[in-house]
Amino acid sequence: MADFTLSVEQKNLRELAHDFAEKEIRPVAWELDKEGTWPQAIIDKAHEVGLMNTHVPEEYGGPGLSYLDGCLIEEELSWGCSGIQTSLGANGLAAAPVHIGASHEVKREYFDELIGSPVLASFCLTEPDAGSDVSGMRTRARRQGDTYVLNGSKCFITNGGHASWFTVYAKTDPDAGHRGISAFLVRKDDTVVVDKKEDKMGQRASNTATITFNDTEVHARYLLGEENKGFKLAMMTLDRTRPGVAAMATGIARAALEFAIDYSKQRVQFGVPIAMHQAVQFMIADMATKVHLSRLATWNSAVLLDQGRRNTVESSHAKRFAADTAMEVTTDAVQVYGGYGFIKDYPVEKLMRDAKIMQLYEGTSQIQRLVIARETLLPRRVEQPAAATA
Ligand code: COS
Repeated sequence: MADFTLSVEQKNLRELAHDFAEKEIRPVAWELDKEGTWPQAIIDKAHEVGLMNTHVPEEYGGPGLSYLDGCLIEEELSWGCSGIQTSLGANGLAAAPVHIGASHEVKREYFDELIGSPVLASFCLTEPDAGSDVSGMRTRARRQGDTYVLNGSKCFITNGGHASWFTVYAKTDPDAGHRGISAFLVRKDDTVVVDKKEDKMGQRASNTATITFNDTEVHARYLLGEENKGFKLAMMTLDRTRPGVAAMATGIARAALEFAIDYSKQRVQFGVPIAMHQAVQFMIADMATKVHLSRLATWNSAVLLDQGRRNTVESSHAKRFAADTAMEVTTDAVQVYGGYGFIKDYPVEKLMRDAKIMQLYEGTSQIQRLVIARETLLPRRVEQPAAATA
């Protein structure tokens, strides 16, 4: 049965997140964006009220929320500010490979830490010469007795400058392409250097850094999953996190739509509010449809995960559509504001800048199309029942 009716608990969760976004995030979001100010106070509060690390299972002291629950929270917080939500949510990306591939003891050690205090963790996959082409990475991990020694640089690392630990992908067999990559849980120490804080177009309150590992030693018990199986771990991680990114994109688009609706009712041209003009009405209608479909695709991709089913193509549909929607809807919101939309005193230009990254991180819109094309033309053999599509 297809049913997206939210339970009372889910509605309460959404209200909690909305309330937090409205009271704690929105009032400062545009100010923090100006200078790219790090939102530590918001991170501390979000941790305190339980809006971070929502994925950590109950057996490790976390709330153990479902993927759909996570999407509800992510849309609301991103409605507040997607840059700040990127900072709040990045632990989920870093922790997913730990959840999938770490031993019980390692999970206990690291999840305890996340739940106990507002500690941050980062996911280190991308390199200067290996973005979409993950297999092109150069970071090396050499086995030496009981340890691996890591060398190399990762770039565009969310929360990198503030992270206490990292999930890092490195080549353990450099000649084996994607079959020579392994994943490690790495604690920050003196050998881990934060090289650069990026000055970004949007999501300026989030931290994006380059991280270099210089002979960084990692005990073999912190190998995540099996040696040389890191590529699949990364792909399985992205299947789990792309619905959340789609939810964030939906939150940005919804914020832009709401601003455009309000403005179109106030702004008078040719003697009537511009909302009375059919040209504007049709823009608003298209924006509303896209936001609605983004949410449906997002929820569909999350519910499949909650049912323990494979969601690769659905999460790419959701991420691609919601990200492109965020860009289109924020651009249209600027259009509804006219010249004022281009001015920083008005709220929508920030949303348009913030939206751009949604088409880039966690797989560009082109990579999502590549996944969709492959899965559509040459469906991968699946062990689980075929997934439903919205
Ligand atoms: N789940 C599990 N396994 C998967 C998988 C998935 N979603 N997708 C691919 N695999 C497996 C394949 O089955 C294949 O397995 P075998 O080694 O047994 O043959 C292997 O992984 C390689 O798959 P594929 O041939 O499709 O790999 P490609 O090198 O062509 O890369 C893309 C595939 C481009 C889709 C992948 O590299 C990608 O997603 N790139 C974008 C990375 C990204 O999002 N970066 C953003 C930074 S992270 S914030």
